[in-house]
Amino acid sequence: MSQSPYIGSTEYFPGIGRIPFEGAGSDNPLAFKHYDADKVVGERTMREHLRFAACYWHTFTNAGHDPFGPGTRRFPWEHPTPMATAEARVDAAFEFFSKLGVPYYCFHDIDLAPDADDIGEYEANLQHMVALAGERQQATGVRLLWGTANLFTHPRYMNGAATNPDFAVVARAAVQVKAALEATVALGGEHYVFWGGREGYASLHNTDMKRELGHFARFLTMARDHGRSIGFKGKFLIEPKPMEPMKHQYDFDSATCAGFLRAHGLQDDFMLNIEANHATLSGHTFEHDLQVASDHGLLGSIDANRGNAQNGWDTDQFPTDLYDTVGAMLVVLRQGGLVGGLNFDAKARRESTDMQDLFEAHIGGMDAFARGLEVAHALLHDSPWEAWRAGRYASFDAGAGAQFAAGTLSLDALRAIAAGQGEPAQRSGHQERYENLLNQYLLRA
Ligand code: XLS
Ligand code: CA
Ligand code: CA
Repeated sequence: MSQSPYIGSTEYFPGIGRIPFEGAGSDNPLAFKHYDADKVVGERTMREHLRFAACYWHTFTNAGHDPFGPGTRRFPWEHPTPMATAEARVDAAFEFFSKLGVPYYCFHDIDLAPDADDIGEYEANLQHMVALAGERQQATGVRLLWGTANLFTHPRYMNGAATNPDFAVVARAAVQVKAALEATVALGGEHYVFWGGREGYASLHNTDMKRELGHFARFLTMARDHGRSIGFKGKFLIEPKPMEPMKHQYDFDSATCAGFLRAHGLQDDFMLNIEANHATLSGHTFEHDLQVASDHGLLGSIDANRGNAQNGWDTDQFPTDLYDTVGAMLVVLRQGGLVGGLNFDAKARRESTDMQDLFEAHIGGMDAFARGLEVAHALLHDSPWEAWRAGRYASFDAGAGAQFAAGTLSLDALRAIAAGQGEPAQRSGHQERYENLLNQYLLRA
């Protein structure tokens, strides 16, 4: 990556340079304590393992508004017209990515370019901004992890986009998906995300769920076919979320999405983008939904954030919980890495109004995942963790247990084995032993 800290004519984050790695002894809020991009962990560098991305929406377009009040941050890239703001914003964003040292970024079509009801104007706006983003990618070496279309903000999508009961809206949604896919391809984006924000229902009384899901699969298939026809080689990533904004969303969780993709023959082109806060909203842990996706061969990418233990909202906080990051990296390392990356779909708090807070938020998230990576790697390779876990299943490794697993025993045969062996011996699950081992490795320097 180029060392040039920023490339536009205006510096939007003055006084902040390239964020250095200073190690765990540093108290400098603008330095990494654990993320040392070139440090090798196992076979790869931290940069290669973690594949960090910053997102356009929370960091550069969302000034901190919530349902009770407007934004609080004063962005220095705001201008009187939407296009002038978009042009300044792309400079600010690439200055930020370069100074932070993230190799990737992600965007929605209308984060990057101003939206417009007129289709020609919308497409021209996006093409104009794609050209500028392409220049900045060239100048900085920062790449696009994934692009997506925002099919949830405009009021036309209030009853859904691809699952809208009105065909006119479904067709209008295709305009944005086509344009966002083409933008992703033009920028060399590695993947393309579908988050089904309003693909769900507010009431079953007025909803034909089966029909809507059929339309959804049809729409995704058309997007896949168009993507492949224009040379898109990456994965299409579905992002599960159980609710919010809708009462119920069709992409509820990993298990639901895996069933849906298989039912419609989409499992070879589509994988999942798992967001921590969405997993917890669906009543699971982050690690659970990652593991389910991984077990289906569908864990493609991660939206790295966290929720709040005291409420059920999608708070999109930056990830700082080391238990979460160790758990996530155990799943990622066991499956041999991600084709996608770790995108910070996370927002600095509304009360965090300094531009420096945007850096500190990302630094904390990157350090939390770097430490999670180191601890998970050590647990898998230096500790007895995997041997303990495998040992619980040792009775299936040989003899009748192995025959059962291979499907060569009948229920009659199982009965005969049970009759001959007496009451099974009690075997402890030793949960506390694993918890203690995890803490031991977390605290190890
Ligand atoms: C919202 C989603 C969204 C997707 C991209 O809850 O997380 O930001 O990641 O559309
Ligand atoms: Ca997300
Ligand atoms: Ca979220």
